[in-house]
Amino acid sequence: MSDTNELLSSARAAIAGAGDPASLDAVRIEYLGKKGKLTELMKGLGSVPPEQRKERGAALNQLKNDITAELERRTESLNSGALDARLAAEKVDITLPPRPAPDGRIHPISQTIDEIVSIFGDMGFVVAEGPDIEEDFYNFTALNIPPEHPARQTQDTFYLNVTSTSPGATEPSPMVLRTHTSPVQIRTMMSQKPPIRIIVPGRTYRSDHDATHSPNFHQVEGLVIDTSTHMGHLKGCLIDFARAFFDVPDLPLRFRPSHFPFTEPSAEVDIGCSRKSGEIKIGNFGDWLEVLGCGMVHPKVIANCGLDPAIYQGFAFGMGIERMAMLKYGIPDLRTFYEADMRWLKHYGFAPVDMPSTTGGLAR
Ligand code: 2NM
Repeated sequence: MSDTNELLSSARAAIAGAGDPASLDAVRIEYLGKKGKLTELMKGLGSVPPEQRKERGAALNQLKNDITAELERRTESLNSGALDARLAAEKVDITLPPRPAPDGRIHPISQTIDEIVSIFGDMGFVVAEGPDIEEDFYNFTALNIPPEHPARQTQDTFYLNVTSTSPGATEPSPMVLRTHTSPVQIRTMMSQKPPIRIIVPGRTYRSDHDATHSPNFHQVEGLVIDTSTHMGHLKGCLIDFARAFFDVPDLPLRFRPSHFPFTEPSAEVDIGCSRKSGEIKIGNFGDWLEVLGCGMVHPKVIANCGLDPAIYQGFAFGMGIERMAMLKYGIPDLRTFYEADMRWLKHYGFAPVDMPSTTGGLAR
């Protein structure tokens, strides 16, 4: 057997014997590396007599091609062997039972906030937030709520043993747990240039506790400020919202004149409903149910925020989350929201996948 044939058969045996990519690479180096067996034969080419050199060179080149081809074939088969092994090991057993669903639920208050934010998000509103512990100025004064107003009385407002000196005040005054989310609207008007379109969900506090009032509750308020916003925008916006939220396309709405210190004119909004044997159904059934308050932001409030009411105007609205959730999901008792009862949450709560899209509203 010629030395080239001998080398080819020993290389074949070594390649076939390599069981993984690393040992195959060692074989490659043993034969084709700088000090490899084939390389050594190549180096001997210079001492071959000139009349045999061409033939010898061709034979060595052929040998190199053959060994390289064998190495490639083996690399491929090792790789596909590895894939076959993975496919066999990682096979999915489709006969296994599904994993149990997670026990947790989204609380109806969170779900309702997310739904409301999502609807207003689609109308171009963005979420704004602020502190629960507020200064007198942002919670009352800037909102045109005068010092003698009943809302300021300790029987309605939680006052803290902490004081702060509000903008425009000379004396410090006690801080409060915010009684509505409106102070966030004030802070936004004072820090951002219109156009403003915000939706403000959050915790609110009033010194009130009975079957239909909790000392902590949740509100969503909204605010639009621009140069030509009018009552028509307010009505269109809230009609679209209520029909989307309650999922009743022909839901009738009624705007009744009302009064708030921070809006002029002000209105309360009723939606169509029926009440039969204590059960409330939302829809075009002839009866009415109050769900939110709204109005054109009072020029004094706009001026209190450093904006020129001759240029800027807009509307605001507010609603209670618990009430909206009770009406939409048929929850009969306000107090059950805060009992952290897993049986209640299993019944009224939402699976995480029910979370509505908030793609429109959470930017910024
Ligand atoms: C409501 C009803 C009517 C309101 C007004 C403002 C502000 F800051 F722009 F003046 N924020 N929220 C408002 C108006 C809230 O809740 C029932």
